Amino acid sequence: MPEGKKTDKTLPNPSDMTICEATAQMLTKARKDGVETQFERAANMKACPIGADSACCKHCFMGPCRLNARDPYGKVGVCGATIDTIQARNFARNVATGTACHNDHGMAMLDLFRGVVNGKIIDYKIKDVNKLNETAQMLGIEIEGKTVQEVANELCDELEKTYTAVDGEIPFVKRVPAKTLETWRKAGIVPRGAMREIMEMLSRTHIGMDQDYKNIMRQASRTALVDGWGGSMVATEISDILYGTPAPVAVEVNMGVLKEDQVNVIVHGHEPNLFESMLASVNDPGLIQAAKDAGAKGINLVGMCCSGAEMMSRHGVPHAGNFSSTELILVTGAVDAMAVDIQCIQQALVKVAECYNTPLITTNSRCHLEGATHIPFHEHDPRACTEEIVIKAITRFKSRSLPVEIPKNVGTGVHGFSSEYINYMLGGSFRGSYTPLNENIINGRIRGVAGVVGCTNPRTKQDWMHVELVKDLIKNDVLVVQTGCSQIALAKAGLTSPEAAYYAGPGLREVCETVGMPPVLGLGSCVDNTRILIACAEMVKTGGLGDSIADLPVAGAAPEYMSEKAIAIGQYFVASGVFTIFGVTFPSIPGTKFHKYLFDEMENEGFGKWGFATDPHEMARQMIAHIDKKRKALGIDKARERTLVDMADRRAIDAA
Ligand code: NFS
Repeated sequence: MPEGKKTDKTLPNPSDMTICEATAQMLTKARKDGVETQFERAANMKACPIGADSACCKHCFMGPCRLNARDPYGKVGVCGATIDTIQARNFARNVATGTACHNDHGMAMLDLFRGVVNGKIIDYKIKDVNKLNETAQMLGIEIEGKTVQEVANELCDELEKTYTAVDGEIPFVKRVPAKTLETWRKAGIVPRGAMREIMEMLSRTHIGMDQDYKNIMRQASRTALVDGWGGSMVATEISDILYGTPAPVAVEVNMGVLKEDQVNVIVHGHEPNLFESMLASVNDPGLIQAAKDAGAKGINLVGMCCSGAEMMSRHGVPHAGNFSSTELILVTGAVDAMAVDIQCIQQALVKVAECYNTPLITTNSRCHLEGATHIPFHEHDPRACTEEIVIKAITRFKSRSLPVEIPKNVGTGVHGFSSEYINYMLGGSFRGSYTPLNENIINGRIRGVAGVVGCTNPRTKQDWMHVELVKDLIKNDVLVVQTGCSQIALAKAGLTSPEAAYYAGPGLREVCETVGMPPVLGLGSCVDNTRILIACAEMVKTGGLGDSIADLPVAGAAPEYMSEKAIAIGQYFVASGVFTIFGVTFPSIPGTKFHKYLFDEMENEGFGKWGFATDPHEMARQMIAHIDKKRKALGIDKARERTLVDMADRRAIDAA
């Protein structure tokens, strides 16, 4: 048995910490094995109340200063910073960090793309020429008479401005509906390159700089917009061009995808490059033979978190679980290697992996973990890294000594709904368009669209908020689109299959059954939230639902978020015009001017607004109320009443 901490009898039951049965089973085993995870650490470490309220400032060394949430205007920091300045600074820095992460990922994708285009990187190819051409044309690049390489080169140059433009506007603002863009221009928040915006954001939150919470938040919006319509969008578009635009595919999800008699390799992280090469390595006949020689039936490649979500969408690779399950999957004893790249890689993985003799391998120069094995991944020779990892996994399989316990839970769902596919799915190959979606919203069968996204957080019961919220939404005819760890929660709960239409309200169910789609559409990883932005822009362009994103009957939620990336995503949705509601905790004090600005006043300036709820049913209620408010403003609220009467009539006729 692995050595570890003693079981703490005061800890809550595993079934109170997660609704994922597989994770609960492994949590019980971990405690038996004396292995500690984020769930125990969260239970044992009370969150700092002053920090949770965002009432402390440690951006200079006259402090740190602590203000009081119960009397927020009772005192100020040593420099005189008010509670509103402090909260705005903290929030803006969250946005800057989250935006930096997504742009760092997007820029790495652009570096890779350039290497492929100029022939210096040969392991990857341009797979989706259509997407290349469409993206180039949308950005105003002429494609007639040009080779694929010429178009790709020009696209590289254009997309690079997303990061480097010192003035002007980033390329993808061409996708933004005119009225939304007008709102941004009026507020002076159309983003320049990410480097400039993040630099200015950090500068403005230094001691003695911007001390007007509204002005700080303007730059926070500008910074967030260069995430959603910038770096994240570049990451998604280049991934599609290089690896293919996703289309629906049936995928198995949950820990039961591990196989006791195979070499199990997990890839966890965010950039698809490592995973794509790993996919090639596990299919290498020589390595498969080596696995067989070691007594295994084969090599089983499985994903986790966001790169897992991308790979399930593109290639149908099974997915083992979301963020809060990344330690617990190792507790199965069945993982022969876990390869990680960047983002959401908990340092605690090192210790858990050690307990189960699982090689934990970092691969990226930007994300080492002390105590893990580092095998550098270079795009110029990617297979050298992935093959070494597979060999390590085979070696570990051969010497498995601890008992293996794999939970049996497996859910099957359909994933891979890119915005392009939604277009095609609803309109068919000859008249692909968003018109049927808009029509069904206008006639009320679909009440509105909700994006439910984001992390899991051990301070709330894993997956529970996601699942309960989505169930309420679809029951009320709200079509749900998803990404990231939230999508995995719903997939595990069985709500991403077309049969889940059974749980939808009558209008949404009718649409789902006609099209053959689930009421919950999985769009991929967190950078793929940009697919939701694009879908919103398409809905506006198609017509009948107002002139700006702020007019649409849509809402967004991250009910179990934990990362700064989620804050950046939330802010770019709000700045784009979407009511966005978070759960768990919110870094502001109700009643302060800063809080009022985020939760009420931003909406009056033509943006969306923030919301907060810890109960999923209350969260759904607020989202539906917002959708209904927008329907009313559009004058389509009556249509829905008629549709529902129609359905009731139909049921009455059926029953007769
Ligand atoms: Ni998003 Fe992906 Fe998951 Fe949260 Fe982390 S994996 S980028 S941050 S935890 S959804």
